[in-house]
Amino acid sequence: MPSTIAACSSGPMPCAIAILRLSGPEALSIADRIFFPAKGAPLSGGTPRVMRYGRLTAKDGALLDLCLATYFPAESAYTGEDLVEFYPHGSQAVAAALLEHCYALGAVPAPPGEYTRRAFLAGRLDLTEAEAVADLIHAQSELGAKAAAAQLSGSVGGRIRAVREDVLALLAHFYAVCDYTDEDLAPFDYENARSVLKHAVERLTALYQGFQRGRLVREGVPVAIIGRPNSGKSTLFNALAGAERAIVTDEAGTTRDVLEQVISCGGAPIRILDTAGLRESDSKAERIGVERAKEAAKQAAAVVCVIDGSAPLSDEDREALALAAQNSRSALVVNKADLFGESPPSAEAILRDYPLTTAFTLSAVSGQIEPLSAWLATLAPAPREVLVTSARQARLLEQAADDLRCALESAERGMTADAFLSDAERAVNTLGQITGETASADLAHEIFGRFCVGK
Ligand SMILES: Nc1nc2c(ncn2[C@@H]2O[C@H](COP(=O)(O)OP(=O)(O)O)[C@@H](O)[C@H]2O)c(=O)[nH]1
Ligand SMILES: [Mg+2]
Repeated sequence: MPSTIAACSSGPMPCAIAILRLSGPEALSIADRIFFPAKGAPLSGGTPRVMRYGRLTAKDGALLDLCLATYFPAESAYTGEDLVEFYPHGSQAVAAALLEHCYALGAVPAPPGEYTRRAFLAGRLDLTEAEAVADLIHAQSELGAKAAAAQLSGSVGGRIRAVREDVLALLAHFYAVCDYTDEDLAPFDYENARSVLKHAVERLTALYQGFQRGRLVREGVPVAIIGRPNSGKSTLFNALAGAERAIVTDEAGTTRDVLEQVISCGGAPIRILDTAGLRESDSKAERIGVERAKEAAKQAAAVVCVIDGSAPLSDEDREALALAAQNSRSALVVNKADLFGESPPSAEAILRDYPLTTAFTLSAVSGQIEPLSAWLATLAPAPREVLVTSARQARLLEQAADDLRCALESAERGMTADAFLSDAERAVNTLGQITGETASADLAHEIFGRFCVGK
């Protein structure tokens, strides 16, 4: 019999209200000895899924809190087993005493992700949906949250299951034809097999290709801020981050390591990278910093090149502009607009020599960054796409697509079905690992271990 688990599911305390969950075969009987409704029957005798107000007691029977509690019977509970939720005041002391009482009555502390693991074992979620729960909790932007929510509602798992079922039907038909030769079965249709395999490969490839974009949604679109020392990169980085993350001084060569921060631009997750100013240097650490800056400019999805508009263009500025122009998406920022005298520098003239995508004139110290933020927001993937965001899922998708491609090639070369269907069978097994139909206990353990306690 599974144990009955108890843990706090809500965040840091003190807070207004906390949520503690008790799940398992003994949940209701333990709850009846802890919580006493102010009116009417105990939780076990009342209407399920209706909030009850009552007295919450400590191990010694003393009153601990007056709060609400709800009982969810197994068939309507997240975990697929009896579940009781308590909503006491968000006090560390109350939560600890309540859990103590639960443990004294036979419950055990829930390991991380245990509620969701039980939901998976009860068939209430597939593995793609369970992973989406973790993604949703850790989402750093509205777009990231929406992608996780779409996956949680089964958009990815549903597509993978549909492909798996098509190929499975093909296998089942073939084996039926082989095993029951005297039955009145339609003969195995090679033409149809090829078309099923082809269609399956196409759908898996499209899902797999969405992973690169899905990763951007989860981790943020990387954007490198580059430029010569003292142009104002770190000031701009801080303004975008809305916090004094990077050290700003009037000393050239202050920033050396690449600093990262995920920000939300109009709901889109953007990972901004502050880098060392590009210049020749005698300092070993600074030279490494400059190499890292160049690498970041090449790897990033976009580059923002900052120049100090109050000073004439230097060779170091030109080097940064040339580097930025190599990235397919780049913005020129003519900074320190507050210092421009009579003749502000012309961004257009610079863009004629260095074909960057767009330009902004601003003052990073006064935080005029709205137009730049709006441009950064356009770098994120379209919100409505169905995106695979998990590296685990993407790896298995690629593997399954490869096996199906092999099967298709063999089928097209005219090989017999038993030869090419073994590849297809492997793909079916791999697809089952994505959604969890054929996942091992080890895999499930690894996935749920990454969750927080109480989820
Ligand atoms: N007046 C003015 N000073 C700025 C602006 N942006 C940055 N600075 C100053 O320029 C100096 C270098 O800035 P910093 O952000 O460290 O440049 P980085 O080396 O490119 O990271 C600091 O003294 C900043 O206060 C700006 O828009 N206007
Ligand atoms: Mg800096």
